[in-house]
Amino acid sequence: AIAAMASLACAIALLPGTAHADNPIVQHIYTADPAPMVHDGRVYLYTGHDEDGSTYFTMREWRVFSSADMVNWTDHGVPMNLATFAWADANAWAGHVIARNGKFYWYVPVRQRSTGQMVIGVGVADSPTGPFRDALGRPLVGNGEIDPHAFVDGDGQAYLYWGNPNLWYVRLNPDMVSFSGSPTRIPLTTAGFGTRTGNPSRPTLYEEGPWVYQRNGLYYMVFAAECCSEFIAYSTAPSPTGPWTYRGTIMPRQGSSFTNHAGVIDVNGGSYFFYHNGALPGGGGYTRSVALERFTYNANGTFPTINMTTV
Ligand code: FUB
Repeated sequence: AIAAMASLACAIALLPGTAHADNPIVQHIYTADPAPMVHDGRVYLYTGHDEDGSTYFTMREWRVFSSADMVNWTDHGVPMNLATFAWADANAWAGHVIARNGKFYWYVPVRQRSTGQMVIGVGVADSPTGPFRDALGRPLVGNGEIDPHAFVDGDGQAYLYWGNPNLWYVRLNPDMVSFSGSPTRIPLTTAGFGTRTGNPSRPTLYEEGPWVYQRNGLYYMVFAAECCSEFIAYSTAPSPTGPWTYRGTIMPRQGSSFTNHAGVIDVNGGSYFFYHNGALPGGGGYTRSVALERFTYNANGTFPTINMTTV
């Protein structure tokens, strides 16, 4: 344990303001819930921050890192925290950033002070590294569920997905901070999201953390499956609203974190899978670390199995 602590101290001492080339990407603090975004050929990695010694998801701020080569990472600090949202009082959990209208929108789940309920807020900034301000002065949407992810389809229609224990989407307006219609609950069928055993109230594998994108005309939803512990699985669909077909496991259960949370990007000719585990000294379910693996899609567009290189 002393050697492990010394190694962590060494990482802190050697890498102020930087993240690490090896997994975990960030070795000077605990990070979770990676949300990578490609912008102008650079990768911006948005994460949560697990506080040292946490015994719950004690998270009060979000962090951003960036890289031009997926090896050398710059730490841009804390461009948004709970204080950004005057109406929120806890749980700076898994968010997602998307660029549109020359701005950057950061959708995050937080606890609303007045109701004690988890809701979705949205921060906005003029730069991918912030600072972000509260776009609305109130939640964008709220139903007690978490883990928002935004997606803009090729026709310009934007969607926001989120949910645990359900899975929701709503059509965002072009301003990205309002929506049309009511949130729609995506049917959690076993054909769409696989079969969970031993929990009659949650018959499918879908747990949380939806990550939606389109590739070669096929829509993918990557998600955390079957708590706890979680693994990462995915479904595909012919449209952003489904119907979804379950495609199987991407990253099996590994390591000491009972959650996992995925983000997938293509950049500079490579495909990259981001996730978190408990690989740092002192790491575990509430002291997590973000990591990444390069991968190649199978010729038919399915995912290979991706294993953690450091657990
Ligand atoms: O980090 C807090 C919560 O744990 C996230 O919202 C979930 O996705 C899980 O990773």
